[in-house]
This record gives sequence, structure tokens and C-alpha cells, in this order.
Amino acid sequence: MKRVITYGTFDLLHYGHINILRRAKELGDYLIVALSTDEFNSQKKGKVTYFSYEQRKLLLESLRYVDLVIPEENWEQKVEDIKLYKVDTFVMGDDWKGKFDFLKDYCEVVYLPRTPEISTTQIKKDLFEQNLSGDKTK
Ligand code: C2G
Repeated sequence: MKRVITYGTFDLLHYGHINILRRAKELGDYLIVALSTDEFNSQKKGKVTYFSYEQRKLLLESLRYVDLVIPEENWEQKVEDIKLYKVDTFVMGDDWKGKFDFLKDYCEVVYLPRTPEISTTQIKKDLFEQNLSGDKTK
């Protein structure tokens, strides 16, 4: 049983997230998602999420690619997670390329290409602009 782990906020779940989760799962048999908690997002990542941790967890747990969702509470927990869950492969989008190479002492580290045109920030921006212009056609 090859075990894969990935980390993230996954707010306003979109097809870019699905693409990375699908490809991460293809690298093994069991995919763990370490989901950034509301506190970690606001205090350390500077992110204010639309959905709460529980709502984001529910969405991820409903996906066929995801086998387990655990909380990501800090930047430092990755080595312990990899040991505790006996992880073979750590996966992140390539916006993080190189940032987690220190984990190569513990498992395989794979950076996968991001889906370029979509992001939670872009979604919020587009919705804001649509609302401003009153454009309901999009
Ligand atoms: N992602 C992607 N394509 C997008 C948007 C996101 O492949 N268009 C990937 C990111 O590269 C990341 C994952 O989806 O691997 C989750 O993205 P975020 O929720 O933005 O996560 P992030 O804030 O990068 O948190 O300790 C690591 C951090 O928790 C990662």
C-alpha cells in the first residue's frame, strides 16, 4: 500500500484542486490530505477562507481521490506526519517547487504542475468584478 500525502487550504474547492488530488492519488493507493485549519490559515498563512475547516474537510472527504483528511496546524508538522502515517510520497503543486526538498530524507518528494488559469483568489476577484458591473451573463 503506497501512501501519498499533500497539504493545503483547499478553499472554494475548484478543478485545479481536483487536478492535483487526482494526480497525487495516481502516485499511490492511499491519499492523505493535511488540511490547513482556520487558525493556521489566519495566523500563519495570512489567508481568510470562505469555508470553515469543517466545511472544507467535508468537501474533501466527499472526493473519490481522498482517503483521509487530517488537520494541518503548523509549518513544522510534515516530518512527524510522514513518520506517523508511514508516507511514501509527498506531493505539492510546483508553486512550492524546492520548498520541501528537505523531506527527501523521509520520503519521495514530487512537485506537480499547477492548473494555471484558476485559483481561489481569481474566483473571488472575478465574482467581485461581476458584482460591480452587474454582469450576470458570466
Ligand atoms: N493548486 C493547483 N492548481 C491551482 C491551485 C492550486 O495545482 N490552480 C494546488 C497547489 O499547488 C497546492 C494545492 O493545490 O498543492 C492546494 O492549494 P492551496 O489550497 O492554495 O494550498 P497552499 O495555500 O499552497 O497551502 O504546507 C503547505 C501549505 O499548506 C500549502
